[in-house]
Amino acid sequence: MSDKKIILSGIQPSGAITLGNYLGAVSNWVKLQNDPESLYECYYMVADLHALTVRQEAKVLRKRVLDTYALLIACGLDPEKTMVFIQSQVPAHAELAWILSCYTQFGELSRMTQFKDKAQKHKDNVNAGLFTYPVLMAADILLYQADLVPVGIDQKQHLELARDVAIRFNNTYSPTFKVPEPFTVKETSKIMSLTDPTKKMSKSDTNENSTIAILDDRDTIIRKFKRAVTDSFAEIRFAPGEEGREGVTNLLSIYSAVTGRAMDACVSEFSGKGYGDLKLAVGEAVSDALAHVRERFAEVSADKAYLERMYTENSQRAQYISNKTLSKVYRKVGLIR
Ligand code: AQP
Repeated sequence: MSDKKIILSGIQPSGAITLGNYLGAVSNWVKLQNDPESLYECYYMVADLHALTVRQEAKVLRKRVLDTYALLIACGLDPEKTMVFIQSQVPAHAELAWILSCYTQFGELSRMTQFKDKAQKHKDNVNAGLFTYPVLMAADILLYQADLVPVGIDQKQHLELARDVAIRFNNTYSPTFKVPEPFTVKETSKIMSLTDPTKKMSKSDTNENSTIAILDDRDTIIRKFKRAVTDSFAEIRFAPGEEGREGVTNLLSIYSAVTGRAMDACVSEFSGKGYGDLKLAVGEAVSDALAHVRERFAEVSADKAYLERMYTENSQRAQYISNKTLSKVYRKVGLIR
């Protein structure tokens, strides 16, 4: 058995994958995969069951699941090396989620700030799945005995809950689940919305000018950056946390991330220049950085047989691993399998 630490992460097919998802998550997943001295074994999933907590149109969701899977490959994940699977194709997620929901308290779930935020945002559909979302997330993680889970600030509370549930279950029965730890790859800043840089860039944002989709074409990317909200200071300065300067700070963060250059060098490059120059340069750099993903996506998504083979083989592997944990759980709680 490998002594590498297991990392589990996922992405919801709840919209077109954004530059935020790419810089904050997927590009780091690819780096981990390609590091020959990596100390980790990584499992990634398209979290389609989670996406159901918000109303989805069946036809659109089906396409997004496949597009997200193809896009992960286009971004550089190799499903022959790294386990990349579709959550709903592994029934153990839903099965374990039910069992864990019986070991999670109503009061614990009521404290989840994401539930409060999403319930506020989708007032007409505050469904039970939105409330028990963290239990499904705990099942996702605990099924694979994950050591580490990459989490942003917004997911910290959910990971804490997964840990509490694991500890409670282990104490009630006997050690069954590995208790997962948060994992920070590196301080990739949060990418903010282009129209309201105080909010994070989100794929479900209804204003398409707020987000850069990874598959946007060059003209669209440049146009969206040209319209990005900045400020009236007329000074190109990197000022994280400084009120009013979020727009320019966000553009500089993106520029530094996609060019791989240090922030000081990026800021000097624009000394004496205007916001128009910055916006154009960021748009061009982002388009260049994503060009290979767009090309590869066209190839991968056209090869339906390859895609089907990859997600089928990977879901079989995920089923095998997750069933080992699920069988243990069934036995411990007294269910007959
Ligand atoms: N703006 C962002 N900057 C940096 N990282 C981001 N991530 C998301 N947005 C940004 C990271 O992408 C991964 C996958 O996210 P997810 O699909 O699980 O859901 P999310 O965090 O809720 O992403 P979105 O785009 O905001 O989706 P919706 O609109 O559906 O809620 C995660 O690792 C996340 O940190």
